[in-house]
Amino acid sequence: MKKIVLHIDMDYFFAQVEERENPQFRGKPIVVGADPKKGKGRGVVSTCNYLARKYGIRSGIPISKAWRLCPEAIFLPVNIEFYKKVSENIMEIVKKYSPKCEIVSLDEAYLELTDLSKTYKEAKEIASQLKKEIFEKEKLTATVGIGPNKLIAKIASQRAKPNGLLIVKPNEVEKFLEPLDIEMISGIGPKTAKKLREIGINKIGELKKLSKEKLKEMFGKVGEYFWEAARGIDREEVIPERERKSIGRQITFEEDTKNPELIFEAFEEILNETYEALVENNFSFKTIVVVRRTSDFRTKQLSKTLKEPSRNFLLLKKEAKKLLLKFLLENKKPLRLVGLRLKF
Ligand code: DCP
Ligand code: CA
Ligand code: CA
Repeated sequence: MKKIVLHIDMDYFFAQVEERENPQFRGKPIVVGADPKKGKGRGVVSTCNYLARKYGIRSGIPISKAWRLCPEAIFLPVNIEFYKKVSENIMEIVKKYSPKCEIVSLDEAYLELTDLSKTYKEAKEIASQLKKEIFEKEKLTATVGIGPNKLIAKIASQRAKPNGLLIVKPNEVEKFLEPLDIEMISGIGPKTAKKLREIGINKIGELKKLSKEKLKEMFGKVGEYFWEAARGIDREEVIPERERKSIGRQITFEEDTKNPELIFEAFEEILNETYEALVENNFSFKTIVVVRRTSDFRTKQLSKTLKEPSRNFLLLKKEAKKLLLKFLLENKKPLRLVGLRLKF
């Protein structure tokens, strides 16, 4: 049977939740992120509503820049615990629509519809119903993309934002992709894109001119994936939560720090959260990965693989802290971020 995949992504998620909770802000630019401190704040924008985007504000830009772009915007702190609760409510709804549901982040999930809808028309009805139920129950809008695989479903949803629904059928895939920017392909980030632009390749249609061999030569194994992706081919399966292969957490410090006490305190929190997620997902780990990013934005990871999968919290704590300690001893630069990832 031909695969049909649905991708759902909430619109301007954190900011939309704030808008719902504070109707007095409706119609105004809303920015969720670090404290702007009248333009002197550190930290970044988590997200903003579409009105704020008109001023050039985006996720990830410095909050001080957002302030300069639009000082009259409503600036709100990141109320992550609340967004997590809202996310859980949304995902409870999403999960009902297919037994094969992969939640990829707080506001995003894939559903495999292959066995549930025989045609794209039926898939579209499922998507409309899902959007409608989320709006009725949670008063929030989402955008849905549907296609023959995860790659196409996700690009379709990105193209249909906000509050959209876009279906890309198998015979429409190549035409759909050709005019799009190469960075729409997940895996093609700014660095890869730069290399491609240097040789005159900006659009996915242009990417198709490069042979598989050339792409392999330029990017290694992942080059092969780019070759396929440019043609709309993607073999990634929708992996339901219980089969997910890794879990983890990370923390970015409010200010870069060398203070071991602070670092271990944050790490303890990550350990506890990761362990909670592990229990919740009925997950065992074999490999422990500790990630750290220094103030110069260099990211490094250290890992330890056990002989056998485990669910032992004390063992996890001991091994993870050893890895972190190793990092702190070998590196004297201030830390920006620490993280922990567990793989099966
Ligand atoms: N987020 C964040 N920092 C980033 C990117 C995102 O904290 N650099 C958070 C805030 C977002 C949420 O994750 O609300 C979901 O991210 P999305 O990339 O899906 O962006 P939005 O939902 O905000 O907007 P869009 O309507 O474009 O999906
Ligand atoms: Ca989103
Ligand atoms: Ca998202």
